[in-house]
Amino acid sequence: MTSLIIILSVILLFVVLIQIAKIYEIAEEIKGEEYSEITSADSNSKGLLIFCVVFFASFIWGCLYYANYMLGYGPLKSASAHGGAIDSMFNVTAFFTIIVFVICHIALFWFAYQFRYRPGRKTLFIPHNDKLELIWTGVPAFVMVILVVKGLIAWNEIMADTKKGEEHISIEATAWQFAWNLRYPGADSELGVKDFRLIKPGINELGQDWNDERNLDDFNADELVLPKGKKVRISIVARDVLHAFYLPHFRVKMDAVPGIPTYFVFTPTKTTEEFRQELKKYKEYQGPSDPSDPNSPPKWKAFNYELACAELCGKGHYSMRRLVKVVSPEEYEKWLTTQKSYYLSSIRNTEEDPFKGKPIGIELKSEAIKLESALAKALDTSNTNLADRTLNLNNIYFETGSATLSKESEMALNILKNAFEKYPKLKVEISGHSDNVGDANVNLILSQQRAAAVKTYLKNNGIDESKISTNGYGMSKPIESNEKEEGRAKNRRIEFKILSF
Ligand SMILES: [Cu+2]
Repeated sequence: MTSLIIILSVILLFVVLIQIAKIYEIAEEIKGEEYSEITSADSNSKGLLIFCVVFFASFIWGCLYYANYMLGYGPLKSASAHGGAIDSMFNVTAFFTIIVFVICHIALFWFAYQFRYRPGRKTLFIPHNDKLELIWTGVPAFVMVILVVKGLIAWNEIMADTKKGEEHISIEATAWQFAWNLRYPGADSELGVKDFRLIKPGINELGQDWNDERNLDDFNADELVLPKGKKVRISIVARDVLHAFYLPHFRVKMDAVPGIPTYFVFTPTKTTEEFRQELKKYKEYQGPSDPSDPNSPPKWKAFNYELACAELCGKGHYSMRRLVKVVSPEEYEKWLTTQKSYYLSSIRNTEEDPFKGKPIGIELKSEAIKLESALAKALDTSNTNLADRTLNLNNIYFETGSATLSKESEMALNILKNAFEKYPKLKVEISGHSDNVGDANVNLILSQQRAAAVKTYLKNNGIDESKISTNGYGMSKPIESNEKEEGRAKNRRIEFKILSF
C-alpha cells in the first residue's frame, strides 16, 4: 500500500512539473522570443556558477571530513618501510591532477557564465595555434615523465627480492577458494618442498613432501604474526583460481597465481599496539567498534591489521580474511615456541609418515634439550626431590632385539658424558628395563646387556668405569601398564640414576 502511494505521488509530481513548464512556455511566448532567450541564458549561467562554488565547497569538505579514514593520511600512514614511497607517489599524482582539476573546472563554469548568450555576440574562431599546442602537449608530457620516473624508482625498490644470504623471515601464503594457508619454516628457517601430486584434502593440503626434512618443523598459523623491524618475504601461491595477497596497512598487494609463485618482501615498522595508540589520538576512532552495542570497546582498541583477498575469486571471496599481528621481536620469538609443527602434530607415526616408528632429527633434538634440563635439575644441590635424580633416557635407541646402540643414541650419550666431565664426583647406576612381551629370562638378560652397552660407550669415551654401576631389571619394574603398546614402549627403557655427585 505504502509503495503504491509513493508511486502515485511521484507520478503526480511529474504531472505538476509538466504543467508548470507549459505555463512558463506560454508566458515566454507572450513576452517575446529574444527576451526569453536572454533571461534563460542569464539564469542558466548563474546556476552554473553556483554549482561550481557548491561543488568545490563539497569537494574540500569531503577531503577534510574523510582525511583520517583514508590510507596514507591521519593515523593510517603506512605501517611498513616501503609504504611511504607508495603513499608519496599517490600524493604527487594527486597534487598534479588536483591542479588540473581545479583550473579546468573553474574555467569551464566561468566561461559558461562570461560568454553566455547576448544578441549579436559572435564566436571567435581560432583554427590553429602553435604556441598553445606546444604548451598543452609539453606540460603534461613533462609531468608524466616525472611521475613515471618516480614510479619506476619506487617499483624497483619495492619489488627487490632478498639477496642471497640476507637475513629475513620466509613465510608462504597459499590461497584457495576460500581460505589462506600461512606456513612458517620452523626452527630451520627453511620451508620444505611441495608437490601438488601429494595434496590430500584434510591431511596434506599443501602437498608437502615428508621425506624432505625441512618440512618436518614447518607449521601453519591461524594468524599472520610478524616481528616489528624484521624483513619478511612472503611467497604467494594459489591452488585454484586467481587470488591476491593484500595487506592494506602495509601497502602490500600481490596476485596469487596458480602455477606461478609470486612474492613480496617488506618490513613492518609499527606493532599492532603502536598502530592502535596512533588511532587513539583521533576522534574518528573513539566510537564503539560494534555500532549496535554502545558498550563495545572503542574502534581504536578493537583495531587489527588484516589480510584480505583482493581478487573477486568467487562467492565466498569475502571470507578470505585473516588477522595480522605485528609484535616486538621478543614476543615473536615467544610466539614461535608455542607453535607446533604440522608434521609432528598431525602426520608423525600415521600411515602418511615415511619415518613411522623411527627416530627423527627434530625429536632427538627436543628430547636432548629435555634431557639437559632434567640433568641440570637433578644435579642442582638445592633440589631435595630425590625422584628427580632418576632420569628416563628416552633418547637411547638399540637395534631391534639386540644390545647394539644405534647411531641416534649418540646425542643423548654425549650429554651424559659431558655431565661426568662437569661433575668429577658423579656416580650413577644405569639400569635396563623391558616390557612383558616374550620370555622373562631373555628380557632380563637383554636389559642387563643394554645397560652394560651404555656403560661401555661412556667408558670408551674416557669416563672412569668405576663411576658407573649397571643393572638389568627385565620386566620387574614397569612404570606403565603393559596392556597397550604405548605403555609397553614406555616400559622398554634405560634409566640413569644419580647416586652421588
Ligand atoms: Cu580469493
